[in-house]
Amino acid sequence: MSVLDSLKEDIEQINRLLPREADGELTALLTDSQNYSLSAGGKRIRPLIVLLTARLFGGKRASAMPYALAVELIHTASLIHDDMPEIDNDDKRRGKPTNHKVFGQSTALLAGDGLFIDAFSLLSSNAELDDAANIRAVRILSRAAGSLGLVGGEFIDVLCEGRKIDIETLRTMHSKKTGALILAAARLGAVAAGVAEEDERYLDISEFARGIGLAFQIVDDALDRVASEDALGKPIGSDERCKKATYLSFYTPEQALRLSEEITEEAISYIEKYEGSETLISLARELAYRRS
Ligand code: GRG
Repeated sequence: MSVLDSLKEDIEQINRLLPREADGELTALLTDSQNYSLSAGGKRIRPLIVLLTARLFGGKRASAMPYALAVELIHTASLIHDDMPEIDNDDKRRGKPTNHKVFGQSTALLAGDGLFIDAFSLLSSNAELDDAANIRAVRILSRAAGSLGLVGGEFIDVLCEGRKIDIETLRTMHSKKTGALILAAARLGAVAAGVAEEDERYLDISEFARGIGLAFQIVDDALDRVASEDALGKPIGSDERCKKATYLSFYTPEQALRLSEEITEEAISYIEKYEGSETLISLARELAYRRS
C-alpha cells in the first residue's frame, strides 16, 4: 500500500472522533448529520497535507492525526454551511444531496456549528504533543478559520456576488476562503513535527502551501466551466449562475489551467530540496492537473 493510501485509510476513521454522549439518543440525529457529511467522499486534501508535512519534517503520524482531522472537521462544517439556502443554496455536494436537503436546515446549521467547535477540542487535547504545541495549533487554525480567514473570505464572496471585482480582490477573497485552511494545514503539520516558526522549513512549507492553495482555487474555477457534472459531483456552471467572480472573469479556462500548473511548479521549488518531499510534491501535482 502506498504512503498516501495508508494515510487516507487512517483519515477515514474520522467519524469515530465525534464526541458522543452516553445518552446519545437525544443527539443521535446531530451525529448522523455530521457523519453524513464527514463520510460523503471528500478528497481529504487538507488532512493529507498535515500528515505529509509532519512526515516530511520527522513528525509522528499519531501526533499529527488530531490536527489533520481537526482541519477536515472545519472544512466539512464550512461546506455544510456554504450549501445552505442563505449562502449558495446548493442541492448537491460530492454527488449526493446536501446536508440540509437530507436533515433539514436547523440540523444542518447545528451540525456545522458542532464540527467547527469540536475541531478546537481535538487540537487542544492532543495527548501526543505538549500544551505549547497545542496552543500554537489552536492559534493557527482559529486565525485561518475565523473572521480574517475562511469566514471572512466567504463574507467577501457573498458581498461581491453580482458585482464586478478586480483581480486583487479576487485573490484576497480566495487566499482567505480557500488558501487559509490549506496554509494552516501545512503549518499544523510542521507544528506536529516540532518545527519552530522562525525555522527555514516553516517558511518554505508556508510558501509551498500558499502556492498550492492558489493553484487549487484556480483549477476549481476552471473546472466549474469545463468539467462534467458527473466528474465534479455537483452542477457545473454554478459560479456563472450565481454571478460569482472567478478566475474565468480574467482568464480562459485553458489559460487558468496553465497558470495553476505554473504556480504549482513554483510552489514545489520551495520544498524539493527536502529529502522525502516526493509524496507531497506528487499530491500538489495531482491537484493542479486534476480534472474533477
Ligand atoms: C462554519 C467553518 C464555518 C465556516 C462558515 C460558509 C463558510 C463560512 C465558508 C465556506 C468557504 C468555502 C465553501 C470554501 C470553498 C473551498 C473549496 C475550494 C472547497 C472544495 O474543496 P475540496 O475540493 O472538497 O477539497 P472535497 O469535497 O474534496 O472535500
